[in-house]
Amino acid sequence: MSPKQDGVVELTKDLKGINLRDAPNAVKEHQKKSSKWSTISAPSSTRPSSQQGNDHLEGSPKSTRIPYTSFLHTSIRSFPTKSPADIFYESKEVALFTDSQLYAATRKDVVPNLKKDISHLYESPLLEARKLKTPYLGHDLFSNIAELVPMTISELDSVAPCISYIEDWRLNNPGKPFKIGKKFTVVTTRHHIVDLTMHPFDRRNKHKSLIATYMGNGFISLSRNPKYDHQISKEGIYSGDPNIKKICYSGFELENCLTENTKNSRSNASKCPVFSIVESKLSEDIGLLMRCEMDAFNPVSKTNTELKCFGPLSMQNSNHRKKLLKTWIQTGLLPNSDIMIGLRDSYSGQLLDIQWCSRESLFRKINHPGLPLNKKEMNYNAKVAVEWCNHCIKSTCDLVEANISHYNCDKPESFEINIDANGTIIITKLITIPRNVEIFKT
Ligand SMILES: [Mn+2]
Repeated sequence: MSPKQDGVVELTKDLKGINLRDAPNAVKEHQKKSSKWSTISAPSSTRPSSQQGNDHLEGSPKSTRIPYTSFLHTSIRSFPTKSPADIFYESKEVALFTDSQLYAATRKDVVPNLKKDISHLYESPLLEARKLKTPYLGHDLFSNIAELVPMTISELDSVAPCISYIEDWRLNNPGKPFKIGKKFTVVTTRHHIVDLTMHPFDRRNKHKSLIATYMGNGFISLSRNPKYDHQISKEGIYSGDPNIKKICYSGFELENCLTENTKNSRSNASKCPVFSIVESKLSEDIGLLMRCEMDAFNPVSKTNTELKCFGPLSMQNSNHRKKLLKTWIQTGLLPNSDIMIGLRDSYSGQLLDIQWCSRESLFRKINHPGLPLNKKEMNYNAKVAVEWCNHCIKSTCDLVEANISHYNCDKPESFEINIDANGTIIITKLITIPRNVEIFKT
């Protein structure tokens, strides 16, 4: 069966479970438009969800949506023998950015480098690896929690490094237009792409919302929706729950423990984050300029290493598979990445083990035919994740295009992009630009 036919089979099954209300129309729509993404206007009576909070929207907003049924995907049961490649068809690191300064992509000395013994873990046979990591085992990953100064919500979401890169590019290429896709260049932080991609794999998180701002000349920037800031400020490292805080902190402590100090430390307590600026292409028409936070560089294998701190993992546990799928996506967005996992004892916070893995081996761990099928969360199928990621970005661009005043507008226009529990992507035009959106010259 071709992936497309198979996708249709999956869709029909999904319709039974999820898209009950939309099913008859959606199927008709699907048959009519076959493989094309279909954009249909909102029938105002059937969609109470998009009518919420209309007070800050224009009088009669032009609201369009892309139904989940236009997403044709591989069967969630089918695992390719080889890991799907990077998420986009072309991807390269173009610069590094830290402490308000731009550096060439080759300046890996500004990235925290893995300590010498740890950097050899990737190629070492079991016994050798055991020797290399022994000095680190037992390290208390909860130890310096009081000294942590986490990034603020706005630092976390800032595309200033991308803007700085564009300005620098223009200085070096006078008179030339900066463009990655022929039509659109999406400027974003990596975590927005990761969050969008994880949507069908995380049923607890029913609804996703982002701000897309059309800056003119094909530039679309993605930012967080400030409507939900009150939620973020209670989650993860910002949480008031000391246990959640400890668990999040252990990730930072693992970084401190496995990497050398770089010269550019903001203070003793908190390192200055280092970002890689990545140019990617989804198609000839759509390109991305993405800010990816980097954990570490391996000076021996010359790879970007993503550090993760987890409790002991079991692939029978669907939350663990989900976490690892998220890691697989995250590392698929930054070229040349591999992964180092520090396993912590959840109770004492001691480092129990350090495991290195490639994206390929991580893929084989989570997409193994012997694992229990999880239909509700699309079986954590990595190939489907790549397809959904592409679908979300393409749909966002299509919806923005359908709702802007005109392509060469000189005033930014903001939109709310929502993905509901059914996987429908909905755009709503805002009358004002949210304050957290960083405006830049196109
Ligand atoms: Mn990390």
